[in-house]
Amino acid sequence: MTTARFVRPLLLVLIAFFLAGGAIGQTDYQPSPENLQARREFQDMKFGMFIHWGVYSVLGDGEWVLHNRKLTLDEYNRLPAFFDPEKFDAKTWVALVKAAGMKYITITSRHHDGFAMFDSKVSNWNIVHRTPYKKDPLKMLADECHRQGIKLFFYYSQLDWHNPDYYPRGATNWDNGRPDHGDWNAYLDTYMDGQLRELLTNYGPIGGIWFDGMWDKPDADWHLAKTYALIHQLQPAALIIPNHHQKPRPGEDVQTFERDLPGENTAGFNTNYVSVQLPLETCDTLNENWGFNIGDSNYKSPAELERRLVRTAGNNANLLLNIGPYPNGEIDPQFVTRLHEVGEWLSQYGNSIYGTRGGPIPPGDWGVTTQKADKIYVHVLNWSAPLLALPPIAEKVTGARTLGDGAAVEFTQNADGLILKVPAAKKEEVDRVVVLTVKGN
Ligand code: FHN
Repeated sequence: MTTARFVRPLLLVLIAFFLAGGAIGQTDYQPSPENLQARREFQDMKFGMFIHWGVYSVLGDGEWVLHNRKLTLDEYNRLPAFFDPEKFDAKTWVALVKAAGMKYITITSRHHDGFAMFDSKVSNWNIVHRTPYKKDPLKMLADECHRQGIKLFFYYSQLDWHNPDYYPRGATNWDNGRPDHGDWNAYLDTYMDGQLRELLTNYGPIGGIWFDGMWDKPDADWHLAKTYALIHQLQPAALIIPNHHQKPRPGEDVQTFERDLPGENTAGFNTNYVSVQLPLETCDTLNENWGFNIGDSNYKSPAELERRLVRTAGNNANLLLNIGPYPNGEIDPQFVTRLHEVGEWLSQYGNSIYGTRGGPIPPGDWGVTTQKADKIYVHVLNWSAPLLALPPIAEKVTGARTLGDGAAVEFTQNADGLILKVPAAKKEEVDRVVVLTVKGN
C-alpha cells in the first residue's frame, strides 16, 4: 500500500470521529441568547450550595464508600432499603440556602454509585423504586426552588460503578461482581442520555447539568457532541458545567475547578488553563468530605469561608460550597450555624460580591479586588501596615470610602500606582473593604 492509500482512510476515520464530537465536544455550538444571559446571571450569583446526598449517606463514610471498601454490588444493593429520609424538607433546605446568602443549589442527581436520587424510568436503580421513602426529593426541591427563586443544577456522574454497560471500565475499576463485557454505546446513548432527558424534562427550567467522572476514562469517546446537543436542545438556557479537570471543550458553558482557585493546582488534578470567555466556578467542602462522613468534624470557620468567597470572587469565579446532609434528610447543625454566620456577613458585605467581576488589580497575598459598574471594591484580607500600595489602574479614582461605615479613605493616585491609607482593622473584621469610585479615562 502506498502512503497516500494508507493515510486517506485514516484521515477519513479521524475526520468522522471529530465531526461526531466524541472527544472534543459540540463543535458547531453557538450559545443561544438565553444561554448567554444565563451565563451572566450565573456569574452574578457568586455563591451556591453543593449537596452530596445519596444512599451512601446511610453508612456515614463519604460518597466513595462503595469503592473505598471494595464492596460487591450484591452488598451495596442492600443499602437503599435503609435510606428513608423522613426528615427531608425541601422548604428548610431552600430557606437555609437563602439564609446563607447563596443563590443556587447543585445537588447530586446521581453519584458514581449510579443510584438515581430521582424518579427514573430508565432504570429501577433509583430512590422511588428501591427505598422505603418511595418519593422523589429532587422534584420537591425543584418545586421549592422555583417558588423561592433559587436556581437548581443537577450534578450527574458520567462514571458509574453499578451499571454493567459502563464497559470497558476505567481507572477506578475493581471486581465488584459485574461481568467482563458491556455495551458502552447503550450506556451513553440510552441510559445516560435517557436520564438526562428526564432531568431536563420533568423538573421545570433548571440551571444546568454539572458533570463529573469523565476523568475515570479520559481517552474514551463519551459521545459529548450528542449529549451536549441534547441538553442545549431541551433547555437552551441550561448550562453545561463539566468537572473533567481539563481545558473546556466546545459546547461547555462554565469552567469549574475543584478545591482550588482558577489557575491553581494544589489539589493535584486541576488544569492551569483558565478560560477568559466562560464563567468560572470552584467548589469546596465545608468540612473535609463531600458526602456525609460521621468522623469528620473538621469544619471551616465562618471567617475562613468568607475569606474563601472573597478570594474566589476576586479571581472572577463563583464559590460552590458543599454540605453532605444526614441520611434522614437533616442538615448537620454545625453546617447550619456556620452558613447563617456567612449569610449575616453577606448581608453587610454582599454589595462587594454579588454581581461583581474580578477587579482590575491582580489578586495578591494582601487581598483581591472586585468590580461592578463604577465601583472597585478593594478587599484587604491580609495587610497590617497603614499604607497599601497597589499597581496602576487605567481608570481615575474620584473617591474612596470604607464599605462598612462609609468613612472617607485617603488615597494618592499617579502613574506608579495607587496608595490607600487603609483604616486599622476592627476586631474580628474578616475583610476590610475600601470602595473606590472610578471614572473611565
Ligand atoms: O469523585 C468526585 C467526588 O466524590 C466529588 O463529587 C467531587 C466534587 O467535585 N468530584 C469528584 C472528584 O473530582
